[in-house]
Amino acid sequence: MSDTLAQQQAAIDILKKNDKGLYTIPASKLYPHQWLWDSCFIAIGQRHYDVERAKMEILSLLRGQWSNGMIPHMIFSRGIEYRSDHNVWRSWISPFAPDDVITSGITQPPLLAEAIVRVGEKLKLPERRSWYRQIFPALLAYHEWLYRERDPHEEGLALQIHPWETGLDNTPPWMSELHEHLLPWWVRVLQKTKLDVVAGWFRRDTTIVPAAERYSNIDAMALFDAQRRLRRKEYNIDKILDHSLFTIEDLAFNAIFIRANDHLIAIAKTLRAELSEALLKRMDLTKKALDELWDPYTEMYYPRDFVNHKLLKEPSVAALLPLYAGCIDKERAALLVKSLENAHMFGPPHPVPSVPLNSPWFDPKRYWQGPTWLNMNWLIADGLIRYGYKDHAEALVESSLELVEKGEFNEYYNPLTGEPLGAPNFSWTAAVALDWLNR
Ligand code: 2M8
Repeated sequence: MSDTLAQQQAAIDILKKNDKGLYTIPASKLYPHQWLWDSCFIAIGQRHYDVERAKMEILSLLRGQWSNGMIPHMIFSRGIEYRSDHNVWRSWISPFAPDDVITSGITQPPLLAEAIVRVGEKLKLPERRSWYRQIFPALLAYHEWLYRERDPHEEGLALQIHPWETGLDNTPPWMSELHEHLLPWWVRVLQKTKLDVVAGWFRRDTTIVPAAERYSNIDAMALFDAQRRLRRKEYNIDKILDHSLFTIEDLAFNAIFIRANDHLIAIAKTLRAELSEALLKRMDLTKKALDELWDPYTEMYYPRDFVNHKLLKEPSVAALLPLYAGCIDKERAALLVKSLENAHMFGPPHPVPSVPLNSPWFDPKRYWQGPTWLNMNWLIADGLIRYGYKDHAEALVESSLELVEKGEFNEYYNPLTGEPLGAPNFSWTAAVALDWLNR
């Protein structure tokens, strides 16, 4: 078997090992449930060996869709951790939650349309049409929900209410805000007295992955406390906004949203379905509003606070996703590419780090605060191609494939040494590698 074929088989084996029949878990033990954007990346990989299975991966996400249109970021599996995990969320307290599955109460980057289109690429036009027809109402309801609930002032950008919604859990701009404004008094006391170690005794994640590769105990408590506040408001957006809980217009989320809107328009066109003028207008506004996240002084994109519109100037890999969004001009794109070439920023030996090397937050092993994630590389490589940087994209794909060469499809990698980190046999790493190997 050639090296490429062997690598493809290794990636397929991981996806099959994590396959629970209807959906695929990100990794055994650490992530025993279904996650929204994980399943989207997974379907993008599965389409290369079983397009019907890829469709099912996407359709299985719709089991969790709330009656208001939200697609939740998690659907709980009935396993050993079922009770304790779903009790954290208690989705049944919302009148919108489905009756037959238990879900989380927040969403995740809206990659759904991307996955639908990528699966559609594998189908002949008549089948593609029926695939789109099957999924269109749910996808439309999801995007409409994003505009209705998450852009209440009709300013263009969608707001997020928890760092988990960005998918980049402990990313610096969000964590610095959380620490400054929303750390509960009891967490501050634990931090001061250094008693946060006690919290570590109750963590499941750090029994599976070394503590230095996960978020700190303080961050873990802050994230769970922020989640508890949302639960107390029954995930009701009006109550959440009234109490000015944590609200940020995230960069990664909105870049992905912009691209997803374009896909939704293309899907509607294939179906000869009309999208309302009002929706099209709002989609257009989102593209324009992305520009407000640009800081000319540091020449970088950032997320911003929903309430006071202050940019949260802690750089992260999200800064490169406007390439994937595809709505920025060539000059801006060139500046982003420059930061990718810079060895002190996004260009270490094993790119792309989740935080640039010259940031005080950079830690090569710690989760979303330094390591290289291949799902991010997939989005960035796609963006580079869109802007005509084919060689840069190819170099990024090659360096990403080098990381998995030895068959270690981990959750993330040390950007300085290439060391595999986090959960082993990680589904989206296998899925995007498989997609590249079929390029
Ligand atoms: C991580 O997030 C979950 C919470 O949603 C966690 O920390 O337990 C993130 O990397 C997220 O992007 C990902 O979807 C999820 C499952 O892989 O894990």
